[in-house]
Amino acid sequence: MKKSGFVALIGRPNVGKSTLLNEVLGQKVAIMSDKAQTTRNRIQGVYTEERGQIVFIDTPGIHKPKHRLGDFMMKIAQTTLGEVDVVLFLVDAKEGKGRGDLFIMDRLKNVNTPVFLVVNKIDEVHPDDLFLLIDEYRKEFDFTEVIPVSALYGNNTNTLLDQVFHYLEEGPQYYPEDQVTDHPERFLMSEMIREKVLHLTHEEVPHSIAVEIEQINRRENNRAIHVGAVIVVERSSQKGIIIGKQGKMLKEIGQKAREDIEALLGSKVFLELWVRVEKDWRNKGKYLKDFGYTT
Ligand code: GDP
Ligand code: MG
Ligand code: K
Repeated sequence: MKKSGFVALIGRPNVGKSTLLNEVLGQKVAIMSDKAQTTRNRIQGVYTEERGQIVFIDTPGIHKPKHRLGDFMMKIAQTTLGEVDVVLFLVDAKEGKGRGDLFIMDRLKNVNTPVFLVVNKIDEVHPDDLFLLIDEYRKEFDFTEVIPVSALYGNNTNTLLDQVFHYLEEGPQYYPEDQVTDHPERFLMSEMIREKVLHLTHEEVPHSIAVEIEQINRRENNRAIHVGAVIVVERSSQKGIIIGKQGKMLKEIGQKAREDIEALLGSKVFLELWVRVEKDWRNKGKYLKDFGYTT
């Protein structure tokens, strides 16, 4: 019986949320772009193994606002925390309890979801200090579990996963195993590539071409984010135009699009492009959904 569920990973900036996700998801890394503003909860990463699937989601609005934050965002965050299966509240063992933590715990008070206190960066502190710190947090909130980890060194993250699975119920696999992230950036990236195709071919191909982002990941030993995309056209003549003489056109499209995507993600990008002929793709529901034209 496989389990599945949604897990919110929250905590103030720099406690190690991204590091923890990267550690759990391995090289299938969630893209961290703080530029993308969204009121929607977004999926940060999907972890799939024999026991089942954990969908990690981000809850914008739960952090202490630098400026005035609308009630709207706050409500969304609070609703989300009530709907997920487990909340992981990540704190920094070295920094200790701060105002940002108190703010978040205050938001958590009206939530009925199991909340784990995940104390990160234990590699930086003496065990005695760690116990004192945990006591301090426990005074403020009745945590379901307390789990000390080092996200950076991968210490005790297996225990964390064990505990999460313990609280998940039997359920379906929501996402295909190879789908790691579902970011708004995905759609923006495909639009950037599409724009370059239309522009550089002087609109010799119709606007109906689509671009499907097939993979986004950060490979080990490689600082660049690897993006693989397919340009979907309806006729092979269009494919010829896009590829160009000796691949020259496709190369230029790739270079220009890569620059835009690097600016979007704030990271070096390795962009790989293919062209595929797919007759009547527009009639295929799958594509409409993939490309974000619905909902
Ligand atoms: P986020 O803002 O919560 O996503 O935090 P990041 O994941 O970006 O981490 C902030 C900083 O803390 C980075 O410099 C990380 O390398 C560091 N960091 C994260 N986890 C650990 C840990 O377990 N131990 C130590 N020593 N540093 C860590
Ligand atoms: Mg981060
Ligand atoms: K982020």
